[in-house]
Amino acid sequence: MMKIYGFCVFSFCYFLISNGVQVAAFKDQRLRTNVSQPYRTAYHFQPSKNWMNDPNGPVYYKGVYHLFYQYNPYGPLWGNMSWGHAISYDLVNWVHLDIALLENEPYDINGCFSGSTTILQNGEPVIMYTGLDTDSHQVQNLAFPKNISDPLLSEWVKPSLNPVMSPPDRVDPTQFRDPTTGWLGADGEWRVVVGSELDGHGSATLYKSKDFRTWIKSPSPLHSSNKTIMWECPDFYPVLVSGKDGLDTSVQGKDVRHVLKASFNDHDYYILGNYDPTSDRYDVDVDFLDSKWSLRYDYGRFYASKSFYDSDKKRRILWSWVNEGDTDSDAFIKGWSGLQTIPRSIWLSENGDQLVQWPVEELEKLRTQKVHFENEELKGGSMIEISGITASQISHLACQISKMLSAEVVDPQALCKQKNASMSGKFGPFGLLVLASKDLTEYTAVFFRVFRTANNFRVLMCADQSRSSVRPEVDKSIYGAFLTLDPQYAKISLKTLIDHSIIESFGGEGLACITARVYPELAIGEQAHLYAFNNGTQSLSISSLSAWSMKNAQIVSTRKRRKPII
Ligand code: DQQ
Repeated sequence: MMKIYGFCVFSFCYFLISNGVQVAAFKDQRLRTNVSQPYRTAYHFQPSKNWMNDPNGPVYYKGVYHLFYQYNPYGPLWGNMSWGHAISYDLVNWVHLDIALLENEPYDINGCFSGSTTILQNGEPVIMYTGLDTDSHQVQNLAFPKNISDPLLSEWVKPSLNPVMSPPDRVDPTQFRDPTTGWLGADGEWRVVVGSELDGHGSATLYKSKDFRTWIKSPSPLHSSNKTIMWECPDFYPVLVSGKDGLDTSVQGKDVRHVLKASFNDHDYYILGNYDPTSDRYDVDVDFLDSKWSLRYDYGRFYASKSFYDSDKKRRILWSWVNEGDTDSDAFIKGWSGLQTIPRSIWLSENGDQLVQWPVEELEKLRTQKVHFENEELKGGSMIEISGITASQISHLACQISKMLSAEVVDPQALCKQKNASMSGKFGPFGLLVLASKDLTEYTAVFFRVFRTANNFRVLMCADQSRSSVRPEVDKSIYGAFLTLDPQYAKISLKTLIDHSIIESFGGEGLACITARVYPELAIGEQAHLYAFNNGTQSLSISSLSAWSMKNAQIVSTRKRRKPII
């Protein structure tokens, strides 16, 4: 169960589509009503019912944030792919609008798959998305707003010139999808890349256009890698060498580096490099899967992400699909599947080696009761309860660490399995037990262990779901990531967003992120507890800890168009 991520889900459903059983299989997904909903979230984005997967075409337009997403209007499993549409003024409270794109034309009759939105030079937004045509071949299509003066962009029109791209030679026609946001090159022409399987391996096929309508394939892909399989949902964007500001996708220059993200092997990998807008050459630092420890946005459950530039707050924001770790029959009981992460600001780290992510500041609007303490000693082998807050909460733990241990480490996920939360070392494990039952029958441990290498500290960050639920059938994966800390600071921080069935953790101020999905049976509602623990032998000082209960976000569950609630 734990390995049913985007690609597997897609492959299975694609098999059904290609065998002509899609409609029968998916239009009959009946929902059970009147069930309790312990796993429904309070402040993460989700539709009122049914299946959701990839975020599509996020954009900021005339003062309104738009999120589109892969949606099955008929049931809680994948199928009947359409573009759901919601709007917000603050990225926290949302209003669901009518479905933006439905599968109803010969060039998308078997599905409106993922894609992106681009704002053209005249300020007009345009969607480019993948359609599955009558042969289930993947083609790229456009859609324009019916009325560009409507900031809600509530109706979209597919032009008669569709499709604008068909699978080129050497590209498998069933593996050609998910166009990126466009960017302008030095010649003033638009570029997009399309995720492709070229001669059997992952590739970003590059197209150019003068008017965003007629597209010509470039002789070479922007990038490809024979170590990987098909790339889903590629993303290509500039980041500033220094500073947290985001950049419009067309910005180039000497203070800029470029990120290429590709979704494959159930994960979102990214690479950093230099892009030359004249030659369209992209020189990468380290290629996908070329190093022992590849860069990923998130080392937990996180797939098919997409970023966009928020021109209002001058930041780049990342969304991602977080799928379920329970069963298909649970999906029917719940009536829904799939969450989006809290949108994250994303920028290049100070040393330029990796990206840093942090939940958007607007989330703080939902904070209510607060618990706070400082300089609390957490002796080796001890635990304290953080009480006075509810299960839907945001917490922030900062620990000061003095001397460090010496150890060599290779694979953090394997290490998290060996060195679980109860296995004592000198410095750690220490961290949080979240969504814990009073008697600790159930808990998810989010914790650190500290190791020393020749020049710096290596911190192992783990999210251990092995005790997250008494239900045997749900996913119990243990996730791991490494953080490298400058010995000068010797301080580790953890921010964790807890929301009923999702736990998003940000270690080292956003240097390592792990998202978990858990399905406790005992630690739900008022029965959920939060603890800080130190199972190391050495005492630690918690320099400061703050935790807040969170209000429910207002996510209005109607398809009727109405004014958003601010
Ligand atoms: N999901 C979409 C595809 C994409 C996949 C179909 C990734 O466009 O490649 O729902 O999860």
